[in-house]
Amino acid sequence: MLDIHTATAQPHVTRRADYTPPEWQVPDIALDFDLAPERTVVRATLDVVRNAGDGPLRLDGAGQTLLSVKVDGVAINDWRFEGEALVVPLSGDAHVVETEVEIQPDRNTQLMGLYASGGNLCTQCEAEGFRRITYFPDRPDVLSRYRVRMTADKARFPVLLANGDPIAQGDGDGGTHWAEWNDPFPKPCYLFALVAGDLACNAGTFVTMSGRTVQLGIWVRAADVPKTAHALEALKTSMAWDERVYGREYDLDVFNIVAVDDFNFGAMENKGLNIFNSRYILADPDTATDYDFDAIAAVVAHEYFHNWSGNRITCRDWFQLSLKEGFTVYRDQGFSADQGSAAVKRIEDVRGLRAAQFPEDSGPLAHPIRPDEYQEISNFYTATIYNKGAEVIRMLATMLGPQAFRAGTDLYFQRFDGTAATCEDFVASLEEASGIDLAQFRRWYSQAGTPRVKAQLRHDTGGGRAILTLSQRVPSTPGQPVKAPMVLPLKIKLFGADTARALSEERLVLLEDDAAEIAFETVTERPVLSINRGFSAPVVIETDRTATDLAFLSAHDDDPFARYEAMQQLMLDTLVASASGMHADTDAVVAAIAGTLDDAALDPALIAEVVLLPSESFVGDQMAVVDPEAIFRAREALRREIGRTLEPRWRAAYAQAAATGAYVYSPEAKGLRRMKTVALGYIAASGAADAGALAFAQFEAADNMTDRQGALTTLVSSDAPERVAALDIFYNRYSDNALVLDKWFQAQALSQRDDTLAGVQELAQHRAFTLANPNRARSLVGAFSVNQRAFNAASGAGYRFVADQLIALDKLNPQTAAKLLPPLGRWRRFDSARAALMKAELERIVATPGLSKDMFEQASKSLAG
Ligand code: B3K
Ligand code: ZN
Repeated sequence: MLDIHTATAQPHVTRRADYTPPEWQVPDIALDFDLAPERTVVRATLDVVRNAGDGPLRLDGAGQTLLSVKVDGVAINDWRFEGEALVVPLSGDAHVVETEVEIQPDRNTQLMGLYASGGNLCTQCEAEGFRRITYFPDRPDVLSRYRVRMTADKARFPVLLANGDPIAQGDGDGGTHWAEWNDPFPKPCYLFALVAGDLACNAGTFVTMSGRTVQLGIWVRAADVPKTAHALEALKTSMAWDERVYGREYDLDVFNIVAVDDFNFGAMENKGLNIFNSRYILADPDTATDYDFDAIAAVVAHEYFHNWSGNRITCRDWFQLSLKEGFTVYRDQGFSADQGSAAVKRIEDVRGLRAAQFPEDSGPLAHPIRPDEYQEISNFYTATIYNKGAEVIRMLATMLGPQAFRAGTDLYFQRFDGTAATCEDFVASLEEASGIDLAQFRRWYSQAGTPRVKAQLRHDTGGGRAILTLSQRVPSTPGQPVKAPMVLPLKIKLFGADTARALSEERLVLLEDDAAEIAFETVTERPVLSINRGFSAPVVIETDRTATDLAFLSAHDDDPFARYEAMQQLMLDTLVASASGMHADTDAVVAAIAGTLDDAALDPALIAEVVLLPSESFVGDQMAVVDPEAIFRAREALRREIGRTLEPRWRAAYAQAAATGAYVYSPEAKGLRRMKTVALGYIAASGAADAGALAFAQFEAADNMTDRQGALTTLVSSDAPERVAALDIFYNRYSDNALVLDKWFQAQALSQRDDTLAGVQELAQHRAFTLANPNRARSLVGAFSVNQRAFNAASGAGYRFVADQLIALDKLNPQTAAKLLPPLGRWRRFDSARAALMKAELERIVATPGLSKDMFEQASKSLAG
């Protein structure tokens, strides 16, 4: 056994450049599980075939007890351990290797490998969890056909599921039963899954485009079956969507989803047996918000889409992770856009990108979407790989156009089906199908950092010409001091300041050099620049547009996203100025919001997004040194002014949205509910005496969680006397529903009150708080650390609290702990006093005895980068 602390002192670095093909392939594997939470015995039979080199067979392993090894049916003892890997000398080029190991699922707090959750047994193998189940070459380019036999106590584990199709089942001795499953599609071991449990099924069917009937099942605790209808519907819609939009048909006879309460992230795309965090399956109007319903559909779609982008074609190595994740996020974004308002979906996605990925890209953990090295691959399931990865695919789709893009994805799916591919294979397929040269575009895969684009528009009134000057700069990032120019597809259009007419068609400009000039002819009036429409490139745009120009675009641009964007920029400019102690013209913001609220042609869902102020952290991201208190004050002051000045409009919007009758889940009804809570927030911000009562009335009368949570969130940040009552009522009503209690913790962690830190410290002692459940840990610690003002309290107590929690969590679940570390790594963005306090916490973490390599990598890079 390696000493963990010694291991972290000299971390092992895996490099993309060092890739070599596997020495042995394993075309077939049979697994036989004797399942019990306290002790599970796993017998693995591997058919191994030499693939390259002349070395012994090297099988990864971690944390299990080896009981026996056989080669070609004969027990051997000339095997050895290298670290935790099992090395088996083999004389020929094809052998059968059998191992028997013992594992303890109920002691598995990392939730990687085979573990217990809520009395059931389940697995999580991506990225490197399979080695915690049995000895195997745990790398994604070893593809095998799996045959799985499970035996377990029948009363305790009546349901036995694995990948592929069920082939046999029966009863055994001593109250046991068994089941066999066979997955005919070769897959890497990270896609292996099994579930044993006391579960009920919401069953359905789907008839594929070629007429095959697929049995669908969503497996949950019996009491939760009524909460699975939305997920099942979303699954069917996703299956049809992937056929229609990408020509992808499902391939097995069954598709099962199991929901578990203890899960390190959202869900997992195991072949034919997706395993989900229950928060992305269970929903009814009383317990789930509109946001939750949308997220469930998006995650169900995402995991389903992986069946092609991830499973049928997998990754050659983990550096290629964005091949499956970026593309699959792009696919699920397209799916969600088609279910309701595409503009609102785009706004949400861009907001998410700016909240999570932009800070990552400008901080110590910045990495390209195809990284060059890692210590712990679990740390690379990042917003960069996923969300920037999706933006890169989106740019490709924009540049190629829909037909060529589809021809490119068809070629990719056809050519690489059944293989472990690379990002290069994907780009080359698009290049070949479209005839478009993507040589320089490939820099998006290798260069980290968010490009910054300067745009200046000059108008020659006499000649009717406008010249747009563009320049780009990619900031340096750790290990990449110098950058080459990227290909930036920018959608651009000009509008006339006097008439509000379009002065040009929308143009797709490819900025490929450091700088370029674009001419627009017959520009007969002063033009206003609309740029990066639809957020066509994931960049930061800097322009000299005035508040008047931005207000104009927020009212007249014909791209809804661009209207949102203009309003955001106007708000940001105002907030940054006032947080920096400069004069800020708030009237322009108030007038622009009034104009938006009065625009009867706009969808309420869009209005609700457009009138929201940018988050405190996004304002902070625009400043040379983040001043959390000043940002908070500036934002609160602006909120109050918007609330007060437009109070009659907020009340009217509130009344209109509230008058919609009983709950339905539809894009229109969602938009109105969103508007209702946004209006409520502004009424409260105005300081109106009845705001607390109004929020409490909404809280009490709500027939759905969206309205109830909206009211609670408003109250939680207020001084209203109703605040404590609402929190108590909420707690008591939902004390037996873990997913809703997470909302209760989260709302308090995100509160804008002065006493949030003290409240959160107290909540960490609450009887319902536990670090053992990742959702609960994230709902308090994760939420608190993105509450910019509370987390960055000048005393450093917020930093200390988070560091204490992460050190404790690391002992149970390193992967989830390491995911929550990045906010502490943002010390360079703050004043020297806060920076010193944050660094001290990072140093304390790095010096913790027995620290995991997950945490070591995140914390040490955060100190150094
Ligand atoms: N592929 C999984 C993520 C696995 C994360 C491992 N640390 C879910 C998804 O992206 O669909
Ligand atoms: Zn994914």
